[in-house]
Amino acid sequence: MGSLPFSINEVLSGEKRSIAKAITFVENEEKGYLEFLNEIYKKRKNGYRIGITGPPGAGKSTITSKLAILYKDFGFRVGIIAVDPTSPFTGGALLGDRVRMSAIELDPNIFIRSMASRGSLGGLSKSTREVSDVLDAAGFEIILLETVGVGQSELDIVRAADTTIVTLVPESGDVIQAMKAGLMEIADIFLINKSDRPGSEQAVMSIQTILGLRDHDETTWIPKIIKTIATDGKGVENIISAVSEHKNKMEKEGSLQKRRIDREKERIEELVNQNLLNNFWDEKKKNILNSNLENLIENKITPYELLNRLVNEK
Ligand SMILES: Nc1nc2c(ncn2[C@@H]2O[C@H](COP(=O)(O)OP(=O)(O)O)[C@@H](O)[C@H]2O)c(=O)[nH]1
Ligand SMILES: [Mg+2]
Repeated sequence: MGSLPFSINEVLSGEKRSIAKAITFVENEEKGYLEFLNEIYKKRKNGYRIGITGPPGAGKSTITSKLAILYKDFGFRVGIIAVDPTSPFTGGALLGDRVRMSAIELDPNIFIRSMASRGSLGGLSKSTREVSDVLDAAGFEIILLETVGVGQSELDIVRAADTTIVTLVPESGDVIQAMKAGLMEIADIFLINKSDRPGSEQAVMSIQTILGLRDHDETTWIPKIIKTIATDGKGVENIISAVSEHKNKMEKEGSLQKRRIDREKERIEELVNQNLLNNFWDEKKKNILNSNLENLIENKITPYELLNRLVNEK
C-alpha cells in the first residue's frame, strides 16, 4: 500500500501518537483508509467492547474513567472512545472534570479518543466499529465506548459492543424515559448511578418489575442491576464482575459469537452499499437524470422507467 501519515508497526505496537493519527485517518476516510483497515483486520486480538450509554448527565464519563482505571489496575490495556458532545473527554465539562481526565489520558496503558457523532452514511456505528478495530489491533484488551443515549446513537453502540451498559439515575421518571427510548431492550447491565441520592432502591425495583415481565429460560441473560456512586468509585468493581459474568454466559450459549457475526454481516452490507453508491453516479448517469427531470413532470417518462434506464446503463 501507499505511504501513510503514520507507521503501521507503531500502531500495532501501541504507540499512542501513531494510533491517534491512524484514527484521524480512518475517521476522515482519507485516501488509502480501506487498505489500512484491511492490513489491520486480522491483527485484531479479540478485545472486549463495552458500550456505556444513558441520558446526558447520568455519569457515563465518570463511570467510564473509573472502569478504565480499575481494568488497568487489573493489568489490562484500555481504550476509550467517547461519542458524546458533552463528555469531559471531548472538553465539554467543567474544568475540574477535565483535569481529572488528563491524569488517565497520560497513563501509558489507557488511550482516550473522543469522536464527533456524524450523520454521514453508516454514521456512528461505522466509525465506532472501525476505530474499535484500530484499538483492538493496537493491543487494547478492553475497549470502552461511551455514547449519550439520545435517538439512534444508543442502538448504534449496541451494534458495536459485546456488552451494553445503560446508566440511569434514581430520580423518578428516568426509568420511564429509558423505557420510552428503548433502553430497556438493549441493556445487558443497568446502573443506577448517583445512588448517594434518594430513590435508588425504588429505581432498582421498577427495573426489576419491567424485566420480570419478559419471557426467559435458562439460556436467557437476565440483565444485572447495579447501584453505583461513580464519583466515589462505589460499585465499579461490581460492574466488572457483571461484565465478566455476561461474557461467560454469552460464550457458553454461543451468543457472543452471534453478536460478532451480526456485526460483521452489517459491516459487509454497509461496505457494499457504500461501494455501490460511490460507483453508481458517474457523469453519464447524472446527465440521464438531469435531462429527464422535465420529462417526469410532463408525464413523458415515469420514475420507474427512469430507474430502469439508470440501473441498466453501462
Ligand atoms: N452525586 C453524584 N454525582 C455524580 C455521580 N456520578 C457522576 N456525578 C456527577 O454528575 C455530573 C455528570 O457526570 P458525567 O460523568 O459527565 O455524566 P455523563 O453526561 O453521563 O457522561 C458530573 O458533575 C459528575 O461529577 C454520583 O454517583 N453521584
Ligand atoms: Mg459523558
